[in-house]
Amino acid sequence: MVLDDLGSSLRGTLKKIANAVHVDSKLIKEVVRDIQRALLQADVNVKLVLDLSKKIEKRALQEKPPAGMSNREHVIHIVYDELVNILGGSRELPIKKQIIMMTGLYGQGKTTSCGKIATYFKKKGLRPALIAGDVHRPAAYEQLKQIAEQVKVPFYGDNKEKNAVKVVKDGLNKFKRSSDVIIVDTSGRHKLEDDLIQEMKDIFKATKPDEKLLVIDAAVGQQAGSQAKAFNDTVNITGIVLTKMDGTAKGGGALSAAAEVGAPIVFIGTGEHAGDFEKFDPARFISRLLGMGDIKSLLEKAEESMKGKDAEKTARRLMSGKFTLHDMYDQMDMLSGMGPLSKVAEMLPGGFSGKIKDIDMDDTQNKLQRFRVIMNSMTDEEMNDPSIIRASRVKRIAHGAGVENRNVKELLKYYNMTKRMMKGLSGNRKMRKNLMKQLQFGK
Ligand SMILES: Nc1nc2c(ncn2[C@@H]2O[C@H](COP(=O)(O)OP(=O)(O)O)[C@@H](O)[C@H]2O)c(=O)[nH]1
Ligand SMILES: [Mg+2]
Repeated sequence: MVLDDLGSSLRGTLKKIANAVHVDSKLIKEVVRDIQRALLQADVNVKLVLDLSKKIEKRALQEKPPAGMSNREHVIHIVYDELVNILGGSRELPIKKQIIMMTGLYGQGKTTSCGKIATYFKKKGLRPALIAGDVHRPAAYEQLKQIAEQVKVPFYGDNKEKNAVKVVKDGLNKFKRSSDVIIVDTSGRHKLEDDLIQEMKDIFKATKPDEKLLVIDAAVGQQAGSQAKAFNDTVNITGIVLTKMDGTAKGGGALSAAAEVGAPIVFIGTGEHAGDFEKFDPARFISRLLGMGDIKSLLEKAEESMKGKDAEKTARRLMSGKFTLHDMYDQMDMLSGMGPLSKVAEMLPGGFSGKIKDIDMDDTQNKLQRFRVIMNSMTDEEMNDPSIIRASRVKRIAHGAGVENRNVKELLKYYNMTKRMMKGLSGNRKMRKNLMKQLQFGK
């Protein structure tokens, strides 16, 4: 697994969320700090880290989880989303007949990646072939030839010829009919210099490659961004291959910096052998890094044990008599899920239970849904103190929620009745004890 350290810190952080009793702003701030630390250690650019953490914090504090998602899951998804975002878009090389040309500085992993890409396409059922376009280093010819033998694909090279364009042209002629994916290796330089640029341009002209892949050693960290940019500006690369992801803690820097350039990362190299190679897909990469599978089952467990606690809290708060529409909104799922109100109603002296029947408990589910919509049209002030909601406000709220005035009044009636019932209960110790027992929280 690449980026082990980053992965394990991030997984630790997500577990913190999954196991938290409350997902509150304190936890979110702590989580964001953890993520910042982990990303900086993986060499991700400071500005990018700050932007990302601001986004995570803002979304986690402001967005309400979509229906059916808990707060914990929601925050974890936000973290996942934003991490995927910094890795840029994804692109997959098409599985078809094509010419691929490798570019990049010296020692980045071009020749090794030729063999890996050949293996990748071979597995997809296509017939790859390799051409040794690096005519400057004598060893380069031998190296590619050996790789071709290892991965069992045809090879063309001419170790006497010093003209790269001629070698490449001859190779293309040779493989024109017999191969589907022709991969052209080229030589690198220590820097992107004029003679390298000229040679690349000459080979492009002669080859007309479908893909121009840039190979970068991930150990350069954030420098991957400036390398990618320089190459992209001169030769318009179609994809980036980040190699040696296995041997560096700076992979996070290389990945995010390369992604920022806008040329998609298509593969990552994770070792010296032909099989140590992966198609790069940001979403898949992040979900594996975060161990989303594990997190998911952890969340499920946490949800189960949490249900009891939340329900108890709701019941206690309801009985304290001090609950606002905000509380009611927050607890809607709870109310509709386990229906403590109907249980409460059963215990109430005749007068109350009669009244609560007016509200028609059978239809609670639908009503709660409508109540939620209505509450979304209320101001914070109204949510905190519903007693200020008079006729004109009722009209405005109903209009905003697309319901009738009577629906708003019904919500207020439901709220007031609940509140009054709870007040009554809170003054009666015996009844309170009884209720808790009935709700199965003991005490
Ligand atoms: N660990 C590791 N080593 C790699 C990877 N890709 C290439 N290498 C090694 O990096 C060195 C340079 O690779 P090479 O393909 O010759 O680079 P080129 O000069 O760009 O063609 C070689 O020793 C390769 O075995 C990788 O993904 N992981
Ligand atoms: Mg080479």
